Amino acid sequence: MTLNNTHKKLVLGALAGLTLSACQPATQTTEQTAQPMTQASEQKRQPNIIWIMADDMGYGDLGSYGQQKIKTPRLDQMAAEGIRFTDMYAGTTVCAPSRSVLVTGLHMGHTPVRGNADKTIQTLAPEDVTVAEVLQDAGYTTALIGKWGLGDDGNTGLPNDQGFDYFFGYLNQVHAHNHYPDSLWRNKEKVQLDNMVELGPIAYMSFHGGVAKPENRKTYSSDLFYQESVDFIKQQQDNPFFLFVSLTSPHANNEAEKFDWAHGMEVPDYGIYKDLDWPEPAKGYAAMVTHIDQGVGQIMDTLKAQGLADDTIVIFTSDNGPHEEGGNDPYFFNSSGPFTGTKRALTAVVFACHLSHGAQV
Ligand SMILES: [Ca+2]
Repeated sequence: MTLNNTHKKLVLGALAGLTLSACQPATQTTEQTAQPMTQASEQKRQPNIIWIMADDMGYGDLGSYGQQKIKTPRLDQMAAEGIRFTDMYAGTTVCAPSRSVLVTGLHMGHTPVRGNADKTIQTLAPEDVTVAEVLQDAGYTTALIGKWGLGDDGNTGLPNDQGFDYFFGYLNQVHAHNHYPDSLWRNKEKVQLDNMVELGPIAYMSFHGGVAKPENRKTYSSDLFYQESVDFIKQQQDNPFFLFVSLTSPHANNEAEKFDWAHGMEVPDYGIYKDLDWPEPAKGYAAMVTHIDQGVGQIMDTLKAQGLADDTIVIFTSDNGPHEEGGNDPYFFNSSGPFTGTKRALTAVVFACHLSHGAQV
């Protein structure tokens, strides 16, 4: 498919409608409403967009969506001050195709990556149109920080070839299982990290993600992602920007089950959950979700400190529903909330912008 002007206008129109509807003041006066759109758009630059997406986090994992055990104060604050959506569906139930639907806007019948398949089978092609490309054309600076899964070293789906000016993170979604990897990618260059990784006896979809022993865990990849996000935001004072923070938590390290000294819920420490009488993976899962909450808090604090909070729309969601991998029991936390099952496509969404609503949609 080629990117034609009609397609561009449709995507940009949808985004504009989204941002306008999300940030419309509840008490807007008739006089303000009557202001011609052309005049208003000439006076203000386009809003920044930050899309933060957890990985395998359940609809019911946030306090603002009914969670009783896991603490998520910053996200709950966003929900109280922004808009809480209750009926949004992710593109599909697992990682890569959900991201493919998100970035191409094409449903599962048409989007190029339709499964968590081997990298040689499914990847974005040069002619595929991503939202990042459309936003680049609209004058946005674009960045992807975190997990990609829609292209890999040596093929056509690399983020920098699919509309992202800057990329830092995992290309391969199996690599992204390991929260303590020995390398990540910055744009098209591999960056070595100080973690020492043990490889499992067999590859997972032709890739060895591996596991680091606790004594060999030095750098937690999510910590890098929040710092990279903060650094990127601080550099964006002149142009509108699109920042896609594609997190890898609370996804399990699926390879951990091959080692008797590990479970898949990898996190630097259990924090406020360490002394609770919970299974170890449950402590890990809760700590991962709370770690996300703290990372999102870092991003929100940076927006405010940079004077960008009034000019940025922030979306928080998950790529699909909760998992029962790496020793995690999603029923322990009632992670699906009022719904049944796991890995479902229904996902919680919180919008935050500069106008306080506390609304539910
Ligand atoms: Ca996922």
